[in-house]
Amino acid sequence: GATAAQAQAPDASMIQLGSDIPAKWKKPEAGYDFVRREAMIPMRDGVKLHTVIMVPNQARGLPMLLERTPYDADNFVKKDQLTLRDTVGAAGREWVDDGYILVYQDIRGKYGSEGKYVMTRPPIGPLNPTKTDDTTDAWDTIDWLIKNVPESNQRVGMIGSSYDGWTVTMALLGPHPALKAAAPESPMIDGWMGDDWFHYGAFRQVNMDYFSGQTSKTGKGEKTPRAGGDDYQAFLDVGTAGNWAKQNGFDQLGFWNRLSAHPAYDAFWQGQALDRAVAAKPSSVPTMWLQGLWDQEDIYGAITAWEALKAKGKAGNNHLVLGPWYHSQVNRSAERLGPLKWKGDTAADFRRDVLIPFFNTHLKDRKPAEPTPPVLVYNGSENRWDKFSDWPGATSLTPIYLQADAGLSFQAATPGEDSYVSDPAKPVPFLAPPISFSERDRWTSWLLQDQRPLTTRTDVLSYKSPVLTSAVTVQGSPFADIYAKTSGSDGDFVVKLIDVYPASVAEQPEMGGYELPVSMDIFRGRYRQSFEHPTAIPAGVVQQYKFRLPPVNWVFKPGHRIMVQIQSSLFPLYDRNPQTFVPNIFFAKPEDFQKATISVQRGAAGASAVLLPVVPASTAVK
Ligand code: PG9
Repeated sequence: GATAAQAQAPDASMIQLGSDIPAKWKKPEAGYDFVRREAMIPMRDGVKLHTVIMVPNQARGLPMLLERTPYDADNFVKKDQLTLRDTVGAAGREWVDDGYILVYQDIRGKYGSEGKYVMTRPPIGPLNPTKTDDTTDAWDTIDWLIKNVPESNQRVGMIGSSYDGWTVTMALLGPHPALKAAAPESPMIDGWMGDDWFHYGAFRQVNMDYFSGQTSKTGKGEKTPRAGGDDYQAFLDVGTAGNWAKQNGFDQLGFWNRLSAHPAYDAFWQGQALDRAVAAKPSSVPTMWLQGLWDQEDIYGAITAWEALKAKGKAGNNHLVLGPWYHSQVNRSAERLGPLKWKGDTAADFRRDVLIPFFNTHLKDRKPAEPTPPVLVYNGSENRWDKFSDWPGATSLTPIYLQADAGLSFQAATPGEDSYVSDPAKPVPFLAPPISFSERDRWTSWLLQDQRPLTTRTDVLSYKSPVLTSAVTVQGSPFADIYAKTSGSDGDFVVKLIDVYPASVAEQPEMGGYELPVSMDIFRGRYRQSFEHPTAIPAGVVQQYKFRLPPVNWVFKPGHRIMVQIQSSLFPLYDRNPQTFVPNIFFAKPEDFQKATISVQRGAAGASAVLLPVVPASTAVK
C-alpha cells in the first residue's frame, strides 16, 4: 500500500498564500428580475444619505415610492430572493405588482447614512438652528432621484408608518414639486399630547427600551436589561422612569436628557408639534392621513394633522382613513384584532382598493374606479368601511352621565360622589401581570383587552347603562368630562368608553359578557388648567378634567350596555403619578408617592360624563 512518504507533494493549486476572501466580491446579476442600486445621495450640506433603490428590469416611466426611515433601509429588502416581489414585505409586494420603483433611505445619522442623528429632528427654527432638517433632506433626495433614476417618470410618492410617517409629514412642510402624493401612516405628530412619548403629560415607560435601542448607537442599540420578565414588578421596584434611566446610563443620551428636562408642554414640545407645523405651512400635495382605531403607539397624530389642515381650508387635498388596526397594521394582514374578526383582510383590501389607486391617480394619471372618499372609517361593530364627506359624523356631543349605584344614562344625575383610594404602591395594571413590554401580541391588542378583571378592583369605578333597547351610534371623538376632588395635590385620570356585550353571544361565544374598550386615554391632573404651566391640585376642591378621547365609529347595539370606567393609573405603560405635586415626576422621591382618595362627582355642579358624538339613527352614515 501507499505510504505517507509516497503521497503526492502539494502543487500550486493546493496552496493559498493570500486570502480566501476576494478583495471585492462582485455578485452576479443574472437571474434577478430587478436591479438593486445603492447610492449615497448628497444633501445640501454635503452629508450623504444611504439609499437603496429597487428597480424592476425593463422599467420605463415608473413612479418612485420613497420611504425615509431610522430603522435600517437595508432591512426593508431581503437579499436572498430573485424576484422583487419576494424581496419586499407583503405590503411592498402590491406596489411591485403595480409597477413602482421602491426607494428606502436611512435618515441622517442612522445605519448607513452620514451625519448626526437627532430624534425626530425638529424643523429648522429655534429648536434646530442648522440649515437642514427632514424637510430639506427629503427635498434633496427627491431632487436627486428624479435626475438620477432614468427608469422613473420623475414623480415621487412618499409613504411610511410611525417614525416613517413622521418623515413623510416633514417632507410636506416644504415639498419638492416632484412629490405628487403622500401617505403618513400612524405618523408621530405630537409626542407629548398623544403619540409615543406621553399622553396628556403621562409618560409612556414602554419607551425606555426605545431610547437605548434607538439612540445609544448609529445602528441598532440594545433594550434595557431587567431581572426577569415582569415589567410590572420591575418598574414598580425602580420607582421612577428617572431611576430607570439613571441605572441604564441614559445621562449619555441627548434625547432622554431633553425629554426628561421638559415634562410639561413647553416651547420644546410646541416647537416640534407637527400639527402646528403643517397648519403653518399647509401643502397642496394630495395626502392620505392614516391611523388605527386601536393604535397602541400613535393614535393621536394623523387625525389631528388632518384636522389642522382642514381648518386651514385644505380639506380638498387631504384625506383621512381610520382603520380597524393596531399600530402599523395597515402594512400587514388585518383579518382580526384582539377578539374582533373582520370580513376579509381589511388592510390588504384597503391597500388594493384605496391606497394604491390614490397613488396611481397622482403618480400615473390613472383614474381610480371610485373617487377617493374624503374620509374613510371602519365601523368595527357592523364590520364595514363607512365613507364620510366630512368628520366627525356627529354634529354635536351628547353627555352620558355617571349615575348613582354605578349607573350610566343620558339623563341628568342626582348629586353625589363615588370615592376610591388610589395607591401608588398598587397601580392598576394595563395588562394583567406578569407583563413584558416585548410580548408583541399582548402589546398590539392591549387596547381591546376585556376589562372585566378590573371591575373587581376597589380603585376602579365602573358605570354601566341599562341594557340598550335601541342602537346608539357614535361617530367622532368622545370627550371625558370628569369632576373630581382628591386628597392629594396631583393625580392621573384614566377614562374608558366600553361596549359591554350581552351575557351570551351565539355567533362568538367567547364574546359573552366581554367588556370591550372602544376608546380610552389618560390625563395627568396637574395639566387640567394649562398644558404648559402645571399647577398643584388644591386638596378637597372639585376640579374639572376634560380631555378628548381617540375617535370612534361604533354602534352600541340593542342588548349591549355602555360602560364608563375611571381609574388613576395604567401601569407600567404609564409612569406612576406620585399624587403629591413635585416639580418633575421623572425625579420624584419615594416619599412623594402617597395614597390619595379620589371622589368623582355626580350631578349638579359636578356632572361627570363622557360626551358622546351620538348620531341619530336616521342620519348615521352607512
Ligand atoms: N411608534 C414608534 C415611534 C415613532 C416615533 C418616535 C418614537 C417611536 C415607531 O413605530 O416608529
